[in-house]
Amino acid sequence: MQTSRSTQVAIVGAGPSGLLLGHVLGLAGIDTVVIERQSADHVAARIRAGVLEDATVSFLNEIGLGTRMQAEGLPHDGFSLIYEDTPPLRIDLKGLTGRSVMVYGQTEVTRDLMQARKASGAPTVYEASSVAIHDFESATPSVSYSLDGVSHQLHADFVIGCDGYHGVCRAAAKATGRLHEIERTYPFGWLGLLADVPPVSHELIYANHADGFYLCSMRSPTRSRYYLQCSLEDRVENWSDDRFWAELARRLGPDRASALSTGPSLEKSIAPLRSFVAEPLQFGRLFLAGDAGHIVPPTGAKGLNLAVADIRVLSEALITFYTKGSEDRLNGYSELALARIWKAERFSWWMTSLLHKFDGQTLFDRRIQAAEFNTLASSHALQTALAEAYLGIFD
Ligand code: RFL
Ligand code: PHB
Repeated sequence: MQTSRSTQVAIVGAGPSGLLLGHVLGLAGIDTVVIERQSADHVAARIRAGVLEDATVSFLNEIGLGTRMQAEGLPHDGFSLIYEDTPPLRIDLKGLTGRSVMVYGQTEVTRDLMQARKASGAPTVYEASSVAIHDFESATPSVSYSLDGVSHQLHADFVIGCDGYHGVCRAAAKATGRLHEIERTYPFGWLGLLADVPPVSHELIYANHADGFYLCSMRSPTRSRYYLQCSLEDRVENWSDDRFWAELARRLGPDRASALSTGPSLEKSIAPLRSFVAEPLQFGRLFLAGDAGHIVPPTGAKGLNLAVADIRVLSEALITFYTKGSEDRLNGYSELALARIWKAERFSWWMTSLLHKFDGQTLFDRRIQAAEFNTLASSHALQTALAEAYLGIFD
């Protein structure tokens, strides 16, 4: 059996990019269908980003998604960097720029988006299999998928690839022969642990320890998120909770570790680090947004924020098309989004390079890292530049 229907904008992927685009277009009266290969429970349970730039916060507020974030999110006015045994360097975001970030988990943003979409009645197809996109370089693109053994064809004016790094949309764009994939991989990953214990510090700590990076983050005053640099060959099964806490305490050192509360993990996972950009982001009537178009290593806390920035530009361009009939802004999306993406890529690469231990690092490399840190510590101008990039002030 085969069914066929149409919508204005077909969105592949129900992560933050896809759901956010659906929400903004819905507010403008534009019909969307979101097609997702996982179940809603699976999407809602993924533990990822934790830090929102204030432009992201303002946008979520503007589009009516800020209520729970304002009540439960934690505004942070600064964070600390530590290099080996040197005293922590506090980056005073508020003092340097007048702005703050918000610690509010991607899980919560996704939950708010899912609820808003459900309340609006706009359709999301979960657990779709064999998702494929067709004819996107013509004026009549479509998406096909299977659900419960039934084949479906969805016709649309546009197809938006919000299906992440492993999705089908970028793969389809690649088949045109016009996609450039620009990539750097890093020879390590992050082992993350989530636990219902109070955070060791009320602000985030990013540290370069002689044995590897660590990050102390949080989701709430009673829920902590910690990361340790690990090798790419490492496996979560090698890391009992006890081993994780012992290694974190060792890297924190006795003074800081005395404030560390430990407890059973709610989640543990390893994420590889990668820098990646697809150019361009438009192929006729197919547009790539969020992780489908670019990946940053998480060190700069930029991935989700970049996804939101893409959607901001793309949604405005789609609304202009439907209200004024002009495709100019759609045709300008790729260039405009890529300008910001590359600035965030540079920052994320720089933070990653400063804060990690690299295999084969010579004493010279290590001393240069230390000098970079010390230069930052003594320069108000460099700290301001870092604060601006962390806040996503790129324009
Ligand atoms: P997602 O979240 O990957 O969602 C893509 C969705 O598409 C679905 N999909 C398909 N659907 C239909 N058909 C197919 N063939 C499909 N293939 C895939 C997937 O199931 C999924 O639901 O991409 P999106 O929406 O662009 O969102 C991007 C963000 O998730 C990502 O950039 C951030 O999580 C990155 N990130 C961070 N970003 C920040 O801004 N601040 C942070 O503090 C931060 N920390 C992090 C992070 C990412 C991490 N990991 C695990 C990669 C920390 C970590 C550890
Ligand atoms: C997190 O809380 O998961 C987090 C925070 C800051 C980062 C990356 C991840 O840079």
